[in-house]
Amino acid sequence: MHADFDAFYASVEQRDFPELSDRPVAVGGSPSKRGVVASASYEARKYGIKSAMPMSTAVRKCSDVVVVSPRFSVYREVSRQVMEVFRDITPLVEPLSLDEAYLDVTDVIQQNVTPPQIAKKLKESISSDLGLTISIGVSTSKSVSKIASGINKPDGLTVVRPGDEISFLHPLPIEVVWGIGPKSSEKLHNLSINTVGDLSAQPIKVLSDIFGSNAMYIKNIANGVDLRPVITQRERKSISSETTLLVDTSDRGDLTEIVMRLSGQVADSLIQKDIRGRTVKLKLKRSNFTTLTRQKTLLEKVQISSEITESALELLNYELKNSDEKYRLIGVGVSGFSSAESLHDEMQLRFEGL
Ligand code: DCP
Ligand code: MG
Ligand code: MG
Repeated sequence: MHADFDAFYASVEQRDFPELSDRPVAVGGSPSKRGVVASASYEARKYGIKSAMPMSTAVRKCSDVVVVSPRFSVYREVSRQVMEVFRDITPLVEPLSLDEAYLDVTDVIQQNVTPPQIAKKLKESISSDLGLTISIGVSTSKSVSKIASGINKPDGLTVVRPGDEISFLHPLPIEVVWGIGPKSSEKLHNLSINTVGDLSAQPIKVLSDIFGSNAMYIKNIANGVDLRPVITQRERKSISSETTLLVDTSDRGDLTEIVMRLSGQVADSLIQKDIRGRTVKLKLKRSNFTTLTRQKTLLEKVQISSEITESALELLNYELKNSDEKYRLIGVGVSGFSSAESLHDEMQLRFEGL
């Protein structure tokens, strides 16, 4: 199953401030400070307001929109609560972000308890315990479940039975496939590849031109073939967040702001998963598409945003000092979680200290 809260930040605000329920709500930065929309309530979406849109555009689209500043600590707490509700069903929970997770319920299925019933009960628990709605997709694989959870939002429950994967996927627009962003979607439409079915019928050569080494992965997903297991947090090797810039830049101020934002997202994820890491990594892709990564291993494990930001900015400044390149992609990551690894590091440090 894949479960994802509906209009997460906005719904939490509507829940906690009932005067906002039924109103168009946009959670995010202030329109006068070039803020962007993080989450739009479904009432706001009717006016075309969406995540990642400048808040000034949102206000232009609907002058009645209620702009609310995010309360991250509240969202983190709600996230912690929902992951607990998930883990009451199965320990095999893989959080993808604060508001969504994969659940492997294979072992929970019994003769009288079917996956759709598990999903229905889960939706009811979340509604009664947390006062929020979540949409769930149920299928035999991660990608089909994720797509299914997204297509009947809000408050959706979409079940794709074994054997129905292809008939479910093929009529859908290519944009539902994770990994097909605006750029590749435009290229595909130019080739008259509009549906997942069209995608699945392409020779691998065509897909390689667009997706490079991910072509086979995309083709398999389009054919409903996805064998990836649900991975619980403890097995994870690193957590990172990256973004491709709309316009390549060498501006230190812009790059700093992006590194801070990405560090915050990585911190959210670490806090969410209740883990700390010792190594902070910065990834930069230059305009000429060469990629470099710089990393720094710390004495203490880090988790919160300011700690990650500090190291990531140090790496960024080091890079900027030695180059005046423009950059097209930036990523921040944290790794080095395992206690075995840290024990090893600690021994080494003590050894060096002697
Ligand atoms: N988020 C953000 N910036 C984005 C996208 C999302 O800050 N560009 C935050 C706010 C969202 C939360 O992450 O509430 C969850 O993201 P989702 O993509 O799941 O979006 P929503 O839950 O808001 O809406 P939906 O009902 O489409 O899931
Ligand atoms: Mg959501
Ligand atoms: Mg989500």
